[in-house]
Amino acid sequence: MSNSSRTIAEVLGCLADGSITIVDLSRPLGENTPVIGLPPEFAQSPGFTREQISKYDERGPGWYWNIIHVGEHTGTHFDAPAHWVTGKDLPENTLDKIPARKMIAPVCVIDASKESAADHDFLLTPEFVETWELTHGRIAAGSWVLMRTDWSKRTDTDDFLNIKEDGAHSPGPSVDCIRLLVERGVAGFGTETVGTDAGQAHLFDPMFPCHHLIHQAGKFGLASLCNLDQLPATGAMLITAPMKIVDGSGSPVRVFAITPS
Ligand code: 23J
Ligand code: MN
Repeated sequence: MSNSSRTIAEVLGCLADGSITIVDLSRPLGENTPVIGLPPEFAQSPGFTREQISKYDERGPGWYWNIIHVGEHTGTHFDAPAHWVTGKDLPENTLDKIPARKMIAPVCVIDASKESAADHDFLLTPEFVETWELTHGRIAAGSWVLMRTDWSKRTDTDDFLNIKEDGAHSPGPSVDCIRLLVERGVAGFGTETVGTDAGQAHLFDPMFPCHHLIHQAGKFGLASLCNLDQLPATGAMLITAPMKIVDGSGSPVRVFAITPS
């Protein structure tokens, strides 16, 4: 057996004996999945709906299937660089063109759950990231950076979206934080909130800075993640496989982390 075959056998052995755990970072996708509300001057994305084709009945006696209708950016989803105007001319910027190799990467988890509970508009800053690096080491190029806020524990949709008279209030990255992550050469940035940007990010300069800067750099986004509290700060691996939609800007995605038990 070759060394690489042995490595794969070893990983499978660790999965079988429980020394490696799979953490599911995706939330269920259905009619109750919360959808982002943009400021009213912009077009809105619909939520998830479905229509039944047949369910073991006269329309199809032996089978059950549905037709689904869903915005690309609904629930736990992947943002491709072409989602933003700043990434529109990059190579490999849509779901059908992103090489599968880029969908497997190490992951860093930055815990801002306490700060986000105390301040619903908490912004991850370069200083916060650099302090995290003092403990956990420098963020390696090619790593995902996920911001843990425990926002996914807000099971009530109104609490999750947290919309007030002046719009949504939810944590996210600051402009300079994303600049630092791009400098680190990350694979992408992921959050537990409905989008990768903070609730008030339409007021930032540039507007929606995570989308603007991350996609400009050809990096990816992940939104509406859950179970980040089950991940180590470093040492896990992420598998993110969005649908291969031709010219797709994003899609619902099943995200798995492979972690030491
Ligand atoms: C379009 C415009 C602004 C935002 C978004 C989409 C998302 O969050 C998204 O799901 O990509 S902030
Ligand atoms: Mn999105």
